[in-house]
Amino acid sequence: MRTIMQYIKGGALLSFLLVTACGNTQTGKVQETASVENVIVPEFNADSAYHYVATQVAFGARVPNTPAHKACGDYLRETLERHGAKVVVQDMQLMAFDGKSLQARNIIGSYNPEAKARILLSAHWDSRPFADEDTATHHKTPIDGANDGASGVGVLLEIARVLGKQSPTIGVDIIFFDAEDYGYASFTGLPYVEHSWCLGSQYWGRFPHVPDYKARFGILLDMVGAKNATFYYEGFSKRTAYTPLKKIWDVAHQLGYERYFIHETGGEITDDHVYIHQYRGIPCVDIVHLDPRSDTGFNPTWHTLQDNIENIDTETLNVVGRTVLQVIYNEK
Ligand code: AHN
Ligand code: ZN
Repeated sequence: MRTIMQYIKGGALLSFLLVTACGNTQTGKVQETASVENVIVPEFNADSAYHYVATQVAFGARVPNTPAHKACGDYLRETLERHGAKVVVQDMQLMAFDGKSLQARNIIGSYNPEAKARILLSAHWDSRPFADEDTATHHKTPIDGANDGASGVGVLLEIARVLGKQSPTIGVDIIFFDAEDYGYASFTGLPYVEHSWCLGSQYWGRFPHVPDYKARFGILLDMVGAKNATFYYEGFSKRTAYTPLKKIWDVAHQLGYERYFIHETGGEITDDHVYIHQYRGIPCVDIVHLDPRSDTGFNPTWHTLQDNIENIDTETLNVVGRTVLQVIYNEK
């Protein structure tokens, strides 16, 4: 019983009684009779999440206008559909800071599409065309983006699998944003361009997949796969989405993940959550690996060729996935 169920501390006995009383654990379905503190949350399979990360990386770098990017985008759409989401794909032509025209796609999977109360979950699925935090010879080499990109998408594909098996009370939209990581690179010597990051989320913010799209709050996953990752309060999230941020960190602590979710403020960064808030007024929390003691503010593999599958740790995917699921299934 315990191996297939996850629960908030203190709800163990009631959860056990409820599952026993419903008598349908074979199907994995559980009736939604529990109170907020005792909601039974379906199992997050971290090996499955890891598999979704490895599959994306195996396509090659997901840089817009490349065959690997096209193939991976098709895979993401098919996988969301296979897990029962209603899928919308936004085709976009975007202008990068270097003048290139990028053929890009936001891929959106919805659960309970009719529900008014909604939660937005997101991650970016493209990978950076430049290893510009690596040594100069590698600046023009695209990165695998196993952590920066694929980890968040991998956790969300596993969440999609779970949502497809057991519907939550509220509506959930999973958005895979494209062209997040084609931002300004100083080695090019080109003039600085404002708003060059997060092009896919800027497009979606202006042209949401549903007119006047609203959500109660959003969660953005970015770089959630490194061993011993540290998730500090990201500055913009703390200013604009404090209530859901606090809730997420509290849930993580209840689950015993206080070594990952640290109750301290880290840096403020420009990421997709900024545009989700700016354009749609949706408070959005960026769960992002920050390292206040490093010179970049991020973990050491960031925008280097070391951001590969070797540096992905299943346990980090696990703690993030379980925390997000616990939050979702507790929303009424
Ligand atoms: C900055 O580099 C300041 N923001 C980009 C956020 C990012 C890039 N996340 C992943 N890659
Ligand atoms: Zn990046």
